[in-house]
Amino acid sequence: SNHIAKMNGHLMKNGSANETVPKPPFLIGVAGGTASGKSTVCKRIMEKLGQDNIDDKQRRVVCISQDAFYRELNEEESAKALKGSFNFDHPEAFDTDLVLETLEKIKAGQICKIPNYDFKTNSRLSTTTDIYPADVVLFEGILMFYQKEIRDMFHMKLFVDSDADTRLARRVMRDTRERGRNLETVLHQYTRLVKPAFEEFCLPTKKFADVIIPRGAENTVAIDLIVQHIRDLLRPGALRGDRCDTSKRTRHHSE
Ligand code: UZR
Ligand code: MG
Repeated sequence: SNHIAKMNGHLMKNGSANETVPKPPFLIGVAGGTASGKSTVCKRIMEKLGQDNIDDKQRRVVCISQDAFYRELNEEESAKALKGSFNFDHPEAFDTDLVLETLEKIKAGQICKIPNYDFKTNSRLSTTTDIYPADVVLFEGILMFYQKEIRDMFHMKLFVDSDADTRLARRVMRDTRERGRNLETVLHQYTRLVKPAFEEFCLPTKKFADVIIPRGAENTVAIDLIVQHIRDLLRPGALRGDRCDTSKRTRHHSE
């Protein structure tokens, strides 16, 4: 039963009975091209761990998307965005400081607030989402491994690798169905901005991945292997030695 129960509001007993220290979570970065299946891979991982349909405060595994961290645009940029000529696939489109700040807070075991981003208006909503401390945090996005400072915070890095034609097909379906765009705009934006930015900024970060997942979410073997690894980490006691002693973990991960 204590297998899945969250340990003491995320506090771990340290030696003496009264003393508790926050347990740093295991951070997993998930990168890959647009519509490669990053969100779906994360969703499958959550489902297989039985963490998809539970209360936010109780969950031991949480997933955050880099989409929430698009920065606020000025007037000129907003006008460009409306015409489909603002480059949302460029590292500068993101609020990198906020991503770092959020990761630091998560690492410190603090509750943090992340923006709610609206793809239809290309802007932040006035509301925010609370992220509660968890044992495992998945953070997915096209450029999750671009900045060294952010990349180095992850204990495990996954790259979802799907063929470009598959990604374009999915992207067209998603943008026309869910984001209210027309085919011509989507294709124009893809060839002019999305594809070149993928090749310049995203693809070169594949080499930083610990695990590359070909075919994305349909790769159940890869997902099962990752899930089994996370299960091992979630086992009571499994992380104590490992997570408190970072030198040990470094050794473990470089093996
Ligand atoms: P994923 N994006 C939008 O289409 N509109 C926005 O307001 C913000 C982002 C797109 C972005 C990128 N590019 O390709 C994609 N464009 O979202 C990243 N154009 O999301 O990883 O789920 O494909
Ligand atoms: Mg996504």
